[in-house]
Amino acid sequence: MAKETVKIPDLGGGEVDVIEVCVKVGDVVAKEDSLVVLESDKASMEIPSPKAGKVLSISLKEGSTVSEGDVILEIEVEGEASSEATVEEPSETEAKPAEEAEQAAAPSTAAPAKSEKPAVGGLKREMIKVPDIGASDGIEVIEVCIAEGDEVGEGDSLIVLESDKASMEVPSPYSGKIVSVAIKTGDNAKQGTAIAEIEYQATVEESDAELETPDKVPEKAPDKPAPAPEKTAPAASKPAEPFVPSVVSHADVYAGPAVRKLAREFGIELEQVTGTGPRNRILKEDLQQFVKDLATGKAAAPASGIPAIPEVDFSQFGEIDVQPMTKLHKLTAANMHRSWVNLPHVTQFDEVDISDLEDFRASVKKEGEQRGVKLTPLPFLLKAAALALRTHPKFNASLSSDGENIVFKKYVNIGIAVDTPAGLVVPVIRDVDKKTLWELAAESAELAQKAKDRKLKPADMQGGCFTISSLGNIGGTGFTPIINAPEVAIMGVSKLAVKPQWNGSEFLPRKMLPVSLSYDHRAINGVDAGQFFSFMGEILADIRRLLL
Ligand code: CAO
Repeated sequence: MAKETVKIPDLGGGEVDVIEVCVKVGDVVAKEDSLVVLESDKASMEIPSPKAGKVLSISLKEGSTVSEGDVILEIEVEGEASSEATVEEPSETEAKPAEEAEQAAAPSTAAPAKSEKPAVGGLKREMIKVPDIGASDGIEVIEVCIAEGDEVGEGDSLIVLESDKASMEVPSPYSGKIVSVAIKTGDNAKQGTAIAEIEYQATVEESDAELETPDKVPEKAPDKPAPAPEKTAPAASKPAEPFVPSVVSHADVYAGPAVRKLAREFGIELEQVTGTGPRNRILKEDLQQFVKDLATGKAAAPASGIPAIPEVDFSQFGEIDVQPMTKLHKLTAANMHRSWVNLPHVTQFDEVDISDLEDFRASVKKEGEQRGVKLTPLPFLLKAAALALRTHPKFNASLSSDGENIVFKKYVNIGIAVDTPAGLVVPVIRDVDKKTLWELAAESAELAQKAKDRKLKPADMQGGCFTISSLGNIGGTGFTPIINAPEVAIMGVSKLAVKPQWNGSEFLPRKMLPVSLSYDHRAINGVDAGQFFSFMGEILADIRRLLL
């Protein structure tokens, strides 16, 4: 039986925190089993066991700070003679000594020593290759973090590799621009595999060296000395920090390789999972809980629990044209999504007989022309909705954000959804209940025009109690509008159609208006909605009721 001391390997300098001790005294570990998880500002890394054996003692604990050479633990290795000397044997995936790793990080570079001289050597191109990762069979590329044209900084991740036991990121040895990417997700990478060609600012030394060694002339010779960039001098003169295997550093996501592997198997984005380990590290239990929540529908409540839609390279299927979304479009998209995931929507549909309303509208058409106002069905809908909101206060309300109170509004302001070339906006008509149909017609036309001319002020779009979204002039037989939260209901209007209606003795052609009502089921019940809708329907069917 041999006793072996396992120490912290070369981590590229500096101290790191112990955030997890994965074993306890007496545990039997296999070779490559994780012993501890360390974490610096930028990365978390697991230190695997160099041998199979039994843990005899542990010399560090969670929360302590360690650096190269500190003892992790002692293990009893079966079938080996005892050695007095401390063993710090790198395993297949363990860290390399710093110098060796430095060379490995950029095998095709001369790896000159760090220079304080400014970089004035011009632009240089170089193919960055996978350094010695201690796996001769290669490791799968699970992520390519760069694309052609990207500007990267020294140390920025280029690719992420992942084996059964470890995931590791290969950093860029230089600050510069990615000229081309030579690797893709799913590839098997090993030492020397080309990752990407980078164009970076070379130093004087590198340029001089190239003059002395004509077989290393850069592919793109600079026409004239390029000005020294502000930050790249040290980057250009020296490869990145020593490459450290077993590194996992997905920005804010902290998780070990085993958890990452499991997440991939489940098709879960780790960004969606709440970590309960130290520094929000995602544990296996967190992943299990997340899957459980998904299965029971619990994880769908917060937006963060919704599985992300995978990124697709559409260009692989045919020609595409990528256009940036307008600010307004992005804002609308965010608002829609927020409302959709936060509010339990229920939508109900109805058809309202507005034949008499339409006759009346036709009868005052001339008068409208004289007034310079077009009386569409919208002002009637506004007026009917205002009366319905007055008589059904649950619809003229908002839930307080803490879910403790309902705020009933004593005013009746109604928003109208207006489609504009830049996106959807919802200007608000104030005190709808106090305005005449002519006033409402004039004001809605004015606001719609302002919206189209992008002349609305923020105040024009605030203070709404309820929204009407009319697609009536466009078409459709019905749709489910999304509530304009924190309002609790919205009405959708579709295209009027003449339909046969039974009056008790015969079918008559009637002008039927399809309407829909989406409501927040936390604030409104189906019965309330039914009553609200039939009240509105009665008014629209006989607009004399507006006077009652
Ligand atoms: N059925 C049939 N015809 C209708 C109708 C209906 N439900 N509603 C309106 N119309 C008619 C009008 O009477 C008018 O006809 P005439 O020109 O013959 O008089 C014509 O359609 C055009 O009306 P309009 O659009 O100018 O006026 P409006 O008052 O009906 O609507 C506004 C104003 C601003 C709401 C509308 O222009 C608009 O932007 N609608 C889109 C709203 C939207 O995008 N909603 C979707 C939100 S969710 O994505």
